[in-house]
Amino acid sequence: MDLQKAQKGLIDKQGRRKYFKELNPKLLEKPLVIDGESIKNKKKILFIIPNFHWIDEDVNALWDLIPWNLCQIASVIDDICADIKIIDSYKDNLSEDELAKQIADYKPDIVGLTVLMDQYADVAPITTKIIKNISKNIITVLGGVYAMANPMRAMKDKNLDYVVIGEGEYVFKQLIGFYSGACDLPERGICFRKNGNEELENRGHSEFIKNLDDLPKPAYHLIDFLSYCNKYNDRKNVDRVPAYPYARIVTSRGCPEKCSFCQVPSLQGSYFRARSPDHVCDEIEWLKKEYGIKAIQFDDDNLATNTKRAKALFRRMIERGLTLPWVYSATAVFRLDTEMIDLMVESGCEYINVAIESGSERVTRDIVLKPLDYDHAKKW
Ligand code: B12
Ligand code: SF4
Repeated sequence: MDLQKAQKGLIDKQGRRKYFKELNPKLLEKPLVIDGESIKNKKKILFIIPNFHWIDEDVNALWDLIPWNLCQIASVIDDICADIKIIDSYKDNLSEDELAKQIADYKPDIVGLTVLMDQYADVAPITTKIIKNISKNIITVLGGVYAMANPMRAMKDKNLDYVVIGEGEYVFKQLIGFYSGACDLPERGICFRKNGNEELENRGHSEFIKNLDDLPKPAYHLIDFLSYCNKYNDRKNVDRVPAYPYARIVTSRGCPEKCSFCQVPSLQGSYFRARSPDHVCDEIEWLKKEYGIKAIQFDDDNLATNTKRAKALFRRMIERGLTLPWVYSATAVFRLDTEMIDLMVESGCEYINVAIESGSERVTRDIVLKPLDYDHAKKW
């Protein structure tokens, strides 16, 4: 392979992956506040996880995905809505007719759908068709990784009114605010049909939430939380949590690296944004008290990327007596050192897998663009 040619296609003169420029990420400094008084007409919001069994994919690969992202958005919009409901048609294995009945019974004004990844893209139009068959007046909104990575493709679905591109918490809130007569449409983070005609208006990726401590606890009271947490999946994989019930926790978003295969920097940004150690510990404490959780799966993009912050988090878990057994996948081995590993173990770490990507150092370094030193990796 002509390495120079391959690299030229991947990175620009500044050494960044080419499409970073198009993403043009900005940080959202202050969370959006909508004055309750300005809401003229409170809306009923329904979130739906489509049933992935409706499409012909290898559904054996599916996991039980707790809709924590929807619960997080729900807790942010709670004060401006008339009511919020979440239907998980994948977990409950609902047929299309069963879902239709539940939507018709609830009578939502706005429905938000989530699709975790491209692999399951085709369930989105199936679901919007079910919704619009019930009423053309229901506003349909699609979010999640598939939507933010492919907004124009997603909008080819004529039954879809909006795609939310990026983090949904404040963009969706503003969208609801707009339909409630309280504010304008969001300036960023949405794609929609202009004046109802064919032409699309893509307002680009939303700003990235700068201070994740602004976010309230996820609204787990909207789901049967424990039913997601008492089992993992049906595979006999080694990375499963060591005790039940367990909780998935995301302590940070984004990753500053530029591995060529990975979508994280273009989804959650190349800015690493982290919750403070106490904000995370408060959530662990709450989950223990409220739901009796006995283990944690961290779901961060790159938990260890900022070593100082990762160590501070593990230290705080130890200081506050919150040393539950925890697991984490895809650990950046290039961030490990003795102190980090000691703190991980002391705070409860029972399993990590490390991301080496290739047996060839040249491929990992020059094609994958992962900053991995094999001698260091072997040592740890
Ligand atoms: C955690 C995680 C998992 C967990 C899932 C846990 C769960 N409960 O969802 C597990 C380990 C199971 C998993 C598995 C896989 N994953 Co994964 N995973 C992730 C990861 C690291 C974080 C997801 C997350 O929680 N993000 C944090 C929240 C805040 O973000 P979010 O979910 O996107 O939600 C926000 C927005 O999207 C938006 N939003 C979401 N839904 C909605 C809905 C509405 C209405 C609105 C308005 C907004 C909105 O607002 C939310 C809040 O800000 C992502 C990387 C990433 N950063 O996205 C990869 C990622 C999604 N995974 C990926 C892949 C490929 C996989 C696997 C296929 C890997 C494999 N080969 O097995 C499997 C398949 C899973 C399956 N369904 O079968 C790819 C997807 C690429 C793509 N374009 O499709 C990603 C992007 C990683 C990557 N390196 O590129 N994964
Ligand atoms: S270090 Fe991990 S999360 Fe970051 S870009 Fe590389 S593969 Fe993606």
